[in-house]
Amino acid sequence: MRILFIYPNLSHELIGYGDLGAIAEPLALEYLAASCVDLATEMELLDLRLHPNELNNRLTIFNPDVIAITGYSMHVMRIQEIAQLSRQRLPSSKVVVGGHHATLLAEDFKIPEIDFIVVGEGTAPFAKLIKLFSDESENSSVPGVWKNTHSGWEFGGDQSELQLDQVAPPLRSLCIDDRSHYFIDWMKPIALMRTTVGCPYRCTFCSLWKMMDGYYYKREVDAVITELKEIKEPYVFLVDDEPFVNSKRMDVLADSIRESGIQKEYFSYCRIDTLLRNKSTLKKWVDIGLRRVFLGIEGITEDEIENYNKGLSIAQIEEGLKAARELGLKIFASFIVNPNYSKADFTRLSRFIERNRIDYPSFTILTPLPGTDDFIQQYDQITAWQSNHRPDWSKWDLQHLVVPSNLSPREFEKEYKNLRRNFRGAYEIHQRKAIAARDDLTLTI
Ligand code: B12
Ligand code: SF4
Repeated sequence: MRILFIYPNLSHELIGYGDLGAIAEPLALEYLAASCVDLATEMELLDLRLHPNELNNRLTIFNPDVIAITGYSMHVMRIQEIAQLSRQRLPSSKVVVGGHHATLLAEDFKIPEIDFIVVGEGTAPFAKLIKLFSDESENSSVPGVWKNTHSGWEFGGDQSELQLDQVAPPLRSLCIDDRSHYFIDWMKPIALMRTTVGCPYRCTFCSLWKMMDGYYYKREVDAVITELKEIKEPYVFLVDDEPFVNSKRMDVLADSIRESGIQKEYFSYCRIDTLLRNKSTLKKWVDIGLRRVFLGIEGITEDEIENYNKGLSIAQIEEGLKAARELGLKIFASFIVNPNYSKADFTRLSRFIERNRIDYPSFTILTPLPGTDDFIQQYDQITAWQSNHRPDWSKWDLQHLVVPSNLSPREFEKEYKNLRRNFRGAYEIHQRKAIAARDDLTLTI
């Protein structure tokens, strides 16, 4: 059985407006590959972000039996396109889709060219599907999987609870030839690593806690160390949504990393209240290589933060930023620009960033993400549609207005672009290295 894993591409690859962009390893696909390593005869990965013109070639040469595609909401239409192209070229291959959008809004993938949609953590269902394909018994239903049948789409029921420690570590060799190209800003080459899944918080704009039904799972520290030892890259981005919330575990992990002599530079998310509560843990992490934290500041007024249910105060945010600086951490801070912003709000945001001396500000536009209550409540106000009456998902990169704004869209866009201009300097010192990191790519921000 030959499986082709595909990471889709778009015309731009960015974290938020203002930064230097990012193309990082396709961790989800590496996890899936690891789950069926004993079942599959051959597996290949096509990262279209790095090889945008390779699809036809790879389908023809590799001739896969299964085509497995991942992606976020902004990739929906590109995934549909890839599925259609795959079906034209290889009519008897099976097309399987999974990931965030598939989990939270599977409807968009119920098209004739897609055979299976996986909802939630993909490893167990994917391995079961591959086993069924090998046994030629694909009529059985699989928990967590929508199946395209002659009589319509059928769901295999909910998956059982995630046993995180039973998930095999990602098969990083799947993208061995691409690994040196993966980067986030100037951190290149960078690896991604997952030590927890889910988040115990309930921010309104965020779909992550909904993805895991509010549960928070942690991996055994020993397993994390074993995986980390295998990682060759000097930079590691912890993709955990909130790794430091359990400070005891992070203390043990830091101690184990130090004792193992692992030398890396880490970039990680951290909530500000978590940072303030656990400064000694953060200090330990700085000592073993934590260099940059991704702080979701989101709003800069008490009202905004309360509306987002972020559970922080402005005083805490300012104190947290100071504490992070004192720890010697570089701060990557993300701000949500609300479509209701006036010109004065844009100015206030700039002043906030200057006053708090934020190293690397990054901006996203408040976007109703599938899975959130905002999405349900604002659905009728969406302004970006496809001709098939579905939202124009290509605009769901958090850089486009998809609901009405207070300023005219043109004025809003101008103010939004000005933010980037105001803070471009922060990234300029890294520009040469970053451009060197990206000269083999075509990126537009
Ligand atoms: C790491 C990360 C990044 C990194 C690297 C991404 C990359 N590979 O290049 C960076 C920082 C570059 C990034 C950028 C962006 N990201 Co991001 N990112 C993440 C993060 C934190 C982790 C993703 C990850 O690797 N998780 C670990 C893997 C193992 O989990 P997984 O992807 O969920 O995969 C599992 C299942 O979903 C399923 N599955 C997934 N795919 C498939 C495919 C098949 C066939 C099957 C069967 C199953 C399956 O099985 C997997 C294994 O169990 C997530 C949050 C999160 N918790 O996931 C946000 C997240 C995915 N990002 C998001 C977004 C919006 C973006 C950006 C647009 C901007 C932004 N401001 O966040 C850009 C777009 C970049 C791009 N062009 O792809 C959103 C997506 C929301 C949505 N509904 O679209 C998320 C959910 C965060 C959020 N803001 O809510 N991101
Ligand atoms: S924004 Fe961060 S803290 Fe809030 S629910 Fe999402 S992952 Fe958790």
